[in-house]
Amino acid sequence: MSMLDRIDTLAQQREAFRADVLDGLSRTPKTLPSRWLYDDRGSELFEEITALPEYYPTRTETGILKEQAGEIAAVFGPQAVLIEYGAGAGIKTEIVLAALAAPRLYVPIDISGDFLEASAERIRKRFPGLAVEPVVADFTAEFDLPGDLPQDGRRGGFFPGSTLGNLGRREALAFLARMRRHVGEDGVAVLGVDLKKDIDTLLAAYDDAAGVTAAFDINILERMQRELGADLPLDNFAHEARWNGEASAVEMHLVARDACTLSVAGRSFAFEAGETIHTESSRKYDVEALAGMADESGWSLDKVWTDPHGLFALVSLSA
Ligand code: AVJ
Repeated sequence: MSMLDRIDTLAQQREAFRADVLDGLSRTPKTLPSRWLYDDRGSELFEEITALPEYYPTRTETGILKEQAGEIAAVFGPQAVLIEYGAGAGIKTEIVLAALAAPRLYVPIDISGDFLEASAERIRKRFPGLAVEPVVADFTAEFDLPGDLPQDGRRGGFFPGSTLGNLGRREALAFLARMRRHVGEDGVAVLGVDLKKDIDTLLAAYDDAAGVTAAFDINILERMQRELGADLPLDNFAHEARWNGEASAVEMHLVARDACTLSVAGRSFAFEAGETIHTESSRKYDVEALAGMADESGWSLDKVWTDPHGLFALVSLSA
C-alpha cells in the first residue's frame, strides 16, 4: 500500500469510528461496536490479556491445537488451500501450517493491511516453501475471494480464537454461510469456540485482577479522546463484566459512576449515574447450539476436540 493510500485508509477509519460513536451513543442502551477496541494500543492490551491467568481461552485453544494437530491437519487434507479469517492468530496458525501435508496456499484475510503484511511476512519466513496470498477484507461483511486463487487443492476455512463469539447470531450465521460459499462444494472448516461454563470462571476471564481487561475496555474512551477530540470524564467510567444469560454472552460495559456528559464531534451525550456503554459481547456456546447453527448455514458439524476441563472446543465442519 502506498503512503497516500495508507493516509486515506486512516482518514476513512476515523470517519467510520466517528459515525459509529455518534450512532452508538444515541441509542438506548448506549453501545459501541467492539471492533473499535482494537487499535494499536487495544491490540497490544489484548495480547497481554491472552497471557493472564484468568483468561483461559488462548492457552486452552493452543493446547488443543498442539495435542490434535495431526487430526486437524487431516481434516484439511493434503495440498490444502488454507483460508484464515483474521490474520492475528500467530502461533495457532503456525501449529496448523506445520502439521499440514504439502499445503498448496495460505490465504490470511484481515481488515488491517499493515497487520496482514506483517503476519504474512512472518509466515513466509517460517515456511519458506509456502505460497502466501493475503487478502485485505472485512470478513464480517460480504466479500468474494480473489478469482485467481488456485482451483486445485481442497479449500479449508480456519477461524480460531472464538472470534465467532463476537458476532451476533444473525452475523454469525451470515459469516458461516459466507465461509461455506468461499470453500465450495468439497470444502471444510475448523472453528475455535469458547464453551459455556460456570459464571465465576467466565466473569473472571473478562475482569482480571491485574486490571488489564479494564484498561482494554477503557482504551475505547481514550481512543475517542485521541482520534475524535472527545471531552469526557475518564475517571468517572469503570469497566464491568456481566453475564447475559439470554444471549449466552459475557458482556463488557463501561459504567458511568456519577451522572456526566460526554461531548464528541459537536454532540453531547448525557449519562445517568450507573448508565453504561456496552462495548463487547463474547458469546459462549454448547456443541448442540453450534451444530444447529452449522446446519442453518449449509454445513454439518463433524468433529469436536476439547480440553480435559471442557473449557474450549475446536470443531470441524464439512460442506
Ligand atoms: C478476541 C473475541 C476472542 O471475546 O474473549 C478478551 C476479546 N475481550 N477480553 C474474547 C476479549 C475481552 C476476545 N476475542
